[in-house]
Amino acid sequence: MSLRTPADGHVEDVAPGRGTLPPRARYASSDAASLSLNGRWRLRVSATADAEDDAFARPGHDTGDWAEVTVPGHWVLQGHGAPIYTNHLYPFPVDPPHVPTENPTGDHLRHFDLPGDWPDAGDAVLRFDGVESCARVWLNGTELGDFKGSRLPHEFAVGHLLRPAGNVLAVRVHQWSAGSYLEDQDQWWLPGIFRDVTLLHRPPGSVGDFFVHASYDHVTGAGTLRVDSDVPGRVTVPELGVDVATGEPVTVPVAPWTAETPRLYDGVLATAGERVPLRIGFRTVALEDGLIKVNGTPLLFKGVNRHEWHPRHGRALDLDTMREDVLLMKRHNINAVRTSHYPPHPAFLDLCDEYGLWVIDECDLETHGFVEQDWRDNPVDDARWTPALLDRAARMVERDKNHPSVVMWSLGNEAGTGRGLTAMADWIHDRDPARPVHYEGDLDCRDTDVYSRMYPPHAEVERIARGLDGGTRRRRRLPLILCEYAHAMGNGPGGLADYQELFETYDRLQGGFVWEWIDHGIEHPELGYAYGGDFGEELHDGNFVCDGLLFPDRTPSPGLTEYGKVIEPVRIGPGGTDGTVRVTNRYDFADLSHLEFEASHQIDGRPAGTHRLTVPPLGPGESAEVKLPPAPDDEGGEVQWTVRALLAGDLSWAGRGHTVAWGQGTVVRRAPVAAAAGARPAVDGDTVTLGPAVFDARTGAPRTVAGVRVRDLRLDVWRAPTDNDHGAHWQSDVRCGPHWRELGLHRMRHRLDAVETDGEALTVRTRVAPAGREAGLRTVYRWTSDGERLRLTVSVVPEGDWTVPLPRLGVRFGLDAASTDAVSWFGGGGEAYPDTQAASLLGRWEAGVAELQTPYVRPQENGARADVRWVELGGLRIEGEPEFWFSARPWTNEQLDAARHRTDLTPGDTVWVNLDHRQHGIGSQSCGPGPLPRYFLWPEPAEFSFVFSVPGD
Ligand code: IPT
Repeated sequence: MSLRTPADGHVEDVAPGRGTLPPRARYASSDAASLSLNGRWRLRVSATADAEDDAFARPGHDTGDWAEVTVPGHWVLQGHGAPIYTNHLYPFPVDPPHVPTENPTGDHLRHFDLPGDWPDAGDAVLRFDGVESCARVWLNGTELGDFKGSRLPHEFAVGHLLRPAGNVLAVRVHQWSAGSYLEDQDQWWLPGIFRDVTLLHRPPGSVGDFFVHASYDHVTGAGTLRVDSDVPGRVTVPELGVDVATGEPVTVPVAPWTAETPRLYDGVLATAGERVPLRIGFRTVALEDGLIKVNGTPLLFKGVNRHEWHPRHGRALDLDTMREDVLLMKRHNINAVRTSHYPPHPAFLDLCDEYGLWVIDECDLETHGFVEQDWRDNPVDDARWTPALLDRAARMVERDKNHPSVVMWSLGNEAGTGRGLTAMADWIHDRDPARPVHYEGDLDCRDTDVYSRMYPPHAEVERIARGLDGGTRRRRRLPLILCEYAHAMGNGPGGLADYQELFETYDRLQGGFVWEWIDHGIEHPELGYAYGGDFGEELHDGNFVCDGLLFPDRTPSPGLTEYGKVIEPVRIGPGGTDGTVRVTNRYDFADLSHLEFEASHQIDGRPAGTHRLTVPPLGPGESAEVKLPPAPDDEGGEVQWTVRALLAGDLSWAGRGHTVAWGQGTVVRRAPVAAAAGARPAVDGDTVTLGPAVFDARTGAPRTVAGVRVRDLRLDVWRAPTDNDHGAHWQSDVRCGPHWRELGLHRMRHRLDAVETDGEALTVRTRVAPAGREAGLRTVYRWTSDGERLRLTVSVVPEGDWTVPLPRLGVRFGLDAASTDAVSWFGGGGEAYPDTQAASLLGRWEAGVAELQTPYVRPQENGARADVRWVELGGLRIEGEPEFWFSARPWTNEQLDAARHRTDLTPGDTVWVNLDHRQHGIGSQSCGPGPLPRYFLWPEPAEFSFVFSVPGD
């Protein structure tokens, strides 16, 4: 006699589910009644799938000792159990379709009454917009069925079971199911009813499924509308004078929908029993001449990969958060979203239609963990799973097919290859021939309509662009998009501008999608933001889950500012002749009539007049040379012009005056820094006095400069490695971070060889090198003064065998924190590194030391300012020759390196200042390629100077 059978049959059943209605189009509203069942639900969590029987689903069950949770939500983020983060490893033994006995199971209960005016006639449908990972549902004690497909909608017909009052809805949710094998996306595993639950009245004669076909003929300017509907009815679009039967095409002159000009027409689909508002966008997507075109024009995707994320609510997003994402994207010139790696909450697509974003809608499918066994037993190549895959494809396409913003379907992510994927592609092509199909794993493009890659290096992108990559005949005729590139983990990504240059140069390149939109850090009382491993997971991938352009609280990181600049839709650069700028319209569809231009000058970073600039309303791709207002008298200073393209009026996503693009150019270069020489060093016991500075005679180190105490000034080559410095473990041996540490660059020793005074200099000769190695840096500090100003010239000559670049090359020193807070400088405004400095705007800036820190979730090198001419802080003014990189922090680089979370860092009594001659690039190696060779900081002889003085006016 068997005392125990495996978990409920449906949990490990590869079939998608039982009892659900066929998938259909989703619409935001209608005149039929509906009742949201969101809110507080009763919850009981068990450790296994079968710990409890299903008695709880019967009306009258005593839930007195149950907890409560908010639906939509994840129970592990509401005090029951804990989240788990893995990138591609399944957090359970891989033995499909089996799941562990330890299978956290949340029994959810909700009592509800029907509103008094709920109609008697008709039916009702109960809709779940998203439940992870598997649900079994009862209404008033009757089982409705079960389903999998976490980020897809499922509906049940429930009219016959409803009572006016005292309805009991019971949902048993298992964290693990056969479906988990199809949902191995790189994200937190978060069980729960995490999207809306809604009861929808279905009046007799109500709308069933419908398909809005709204195409645009860019030659004639006409739109053709045909709404196919299971239930016949009429379609009206008053603005267009359209009133036709369903199924009947009508052609009228229209303005097309594009992401740049998201023109929507309000219409209504009316059947005998229901009126459904439609928002119609006319556009035609086509693969033509090897390019993806919309309305006859090739697109350039300036995209991001967007996971749904909220630092407290996980993937349960409210409308405001979704809107915030869209607004932030629009304000940073992003024009496209890949919904990595599952269909988003449907309201997000409504927003994309409304505000204008191209969407690649991706199916809820990833089986990445099978890569560990060379893809053996991969469900996507096992016919038993094909019905589940087709179910997922259909639920996505049917739900989202009426969104003009959706221009491509994606089969999923990182699922290898197999007949299941082919079946999905065939089904989608058949159901919706008007949209191309995407899937990155299909390298030969057998099933797909676009060649898609992730993280290829620049050189490879260029080879593909030139058609030199070989590949199948079919692939050679397709455009390339980078469905993922530029890994925004921690500080970075680097190299964006170089990718964009390629995209803009070659037709075959239709742009890409930065990985990814937001850090999935979880708000945590002690850690700031938690990442993988912080909940005691036995398998995890650490902070690989924090790789977004936004911090978890949606504050833009410098990476987003950089991206927004790199992809700006107007290019503003120096013109062919002095006193002109070249303005180029880089929109695909829009002219520049929604923008106004402003030109200003600055002298030594100080504003020196702003003027309107008249720029013709250039069409897409056009450019013009525009005369700048005359430059002001330079008064011996350095002069720049800055031209900004601003919104000329309020738009839905930003107000008048919002900066869309800018360019800057130099009119008069910076004069050389005045020499500081002539004064003679005076030795007095154990000190040397030179101009405003007092040195330690034995070490040659400055003690005070202009009365300001200066601690431990010396050469510094170390930076707290960034995630991109560390590189991903699967990357080749060119990863810098590990090499730097292996070489010992974090523990350099400074050998003092000589302290010399000659006629007018104090010279300190040293050799800087790590223990155990022959490689070193001969470093000479030469100090001179004119009596008031103090000049330091550092010369560095590498010795020995250097096989790795340096992290940085410069000096560092400490200042008393008590008197060092306000910092002002003339140089680049935001954080920048050699390959992340497109957005660095030259000017005069001020910030407190705290503000100079970029709060990466895992602490690492951050906050450098580029092209700094001078900086003032702590009672000192420091000018550089040449310009330098500046950073200041209330802790050392070593402390920054050791910290795992922001909360590990507390300000000390010293502000540590780095003045760098050079910095190593950032790159994208936390997943993709490292910095381009031209951003490497190879050790080579170098000389650079700083002049210290007392701040003036
Ligand atoms: C790629 C994945 O598609 C994505 O989900 C994410 O994990 C990203 O990497 C890294 O953050 S797969 C990668 C191994 C190429």
